[in-house]
Amino acid sequence: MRLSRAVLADLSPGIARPGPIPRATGIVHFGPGAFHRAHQADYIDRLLAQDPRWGIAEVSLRSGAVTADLAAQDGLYTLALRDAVPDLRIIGAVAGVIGPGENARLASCLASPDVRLVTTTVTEKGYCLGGDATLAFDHPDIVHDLAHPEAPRSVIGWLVRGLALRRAAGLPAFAVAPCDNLPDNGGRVGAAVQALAARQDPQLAAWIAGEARFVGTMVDSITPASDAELGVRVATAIGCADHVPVQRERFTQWVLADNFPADGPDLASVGAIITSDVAGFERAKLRLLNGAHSSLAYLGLLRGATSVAAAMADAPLSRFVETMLHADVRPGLPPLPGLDLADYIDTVLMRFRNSAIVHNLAQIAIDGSQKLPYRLLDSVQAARAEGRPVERLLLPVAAWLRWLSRADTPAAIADPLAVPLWHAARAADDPVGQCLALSAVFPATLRGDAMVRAALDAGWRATADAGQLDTALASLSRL
Ligand code: CS2
Repeated sequence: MRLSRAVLADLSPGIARPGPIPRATGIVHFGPGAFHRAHQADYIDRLLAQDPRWGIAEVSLRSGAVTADLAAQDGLYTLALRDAVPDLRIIGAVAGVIGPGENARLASCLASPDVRLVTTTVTEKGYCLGGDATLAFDHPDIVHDLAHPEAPRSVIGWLVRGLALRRAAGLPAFAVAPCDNLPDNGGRVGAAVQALAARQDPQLAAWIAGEARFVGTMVDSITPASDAELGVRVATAIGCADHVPVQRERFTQWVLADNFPADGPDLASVGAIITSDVAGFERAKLRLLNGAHSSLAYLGLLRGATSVAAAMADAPLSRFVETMLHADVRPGLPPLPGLDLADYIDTVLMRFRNSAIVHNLAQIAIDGSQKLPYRLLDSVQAARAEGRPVERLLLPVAAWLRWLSRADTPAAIADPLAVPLWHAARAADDPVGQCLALSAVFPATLRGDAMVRAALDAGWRATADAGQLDTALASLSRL
């Protein structure tokens, strides 16, 4: 037996069921991966109980596996909350799916009068932005989309296409809320859409500038990739098979900018925070939570740990990360009304210790070139601008380079810049200098900075073997 609407009544008692079937598709989402289904779709599922207009059309531009499985289960799947007290819920927010190549269906969905909001989780690299965070016109997908605006490949291309169709049909624009860990995600995606539209049709670009809202968001909930253990656990608990369950910690946060449209889903009624300072929340989360995550990932992998909880149980490593957050990251963040940063750090570290979930360091280590600039290098820049030391902040960056250098081939590294990174990190002559010269990763202010160079060199030496790393962690944890 497999999960579907038909078997809902037969599921084991105690499993929370979804509300009524959504009455309309008000949201289109690009990227139905585990994070979206564990996070945004859960808010929408709870909203549907009071307002059935906000079913989600799940769009996958690349792989059809998840959309096919969702279709086979009437859009239903299980959300496992894994904490001291576990909890299982069936999520019923998915109103339909659109798989790769279904261009006509996607176009008509984006042009539907019911649709008021488009959300995205396509990972940092999915927006085709260059090192300067603007649309990369030399990205192969963008080159393609300029030549074929009616059949785009990129999410940016589809946003432009959807908005063009709405303009032609005399419909209002939809709002766009990107939900990836990028600073100023709303502003950057809005600028990328504008830039592509301007090359295609300046009048369309002007209409988008006047009509469309790009809403910045901060999203947070630790969501380990779904694995076989989860599948077995869920099947046993609910009493039937689910091919696409997701799991996360109980903690969840969704902060959205206050240009969120009034005629969109009432996300505040289900716990989202609407604020005029989404940038502050984003920055704090990226540098504290995600910065700590990436630090635990690269240093932890070098020390033989495989999960976040295991890296946190490595006392010299967790002490180092805690010291770095308080002494080096926090001072670079402006105060945020309503958020005590010291408490925030403590909560983050407590969440990382949750032993009910296995969050693989290898998952976090993916796409370092897309993540470290915002997670660690922005803190390095703040520290340099304010005259604070950078040795601690650059140790995890050096650990990343060391970890790259240990890969047998570039293909063993999941990163869009794997080839140049691997060659630089393995260079016989001055690997640190060659890595630091990569302008797609390191901003100019850091590339030419002798203090940064010296701290990275020290980090490189410290990560050469286990003994030196022990010594470095211990000495850098002393204030
Ligand atoms: C993690 C994030 O995979 C990663 O790089 O740092 O996905 C992290 O778990 C989330 O941002 C938490 O909200």
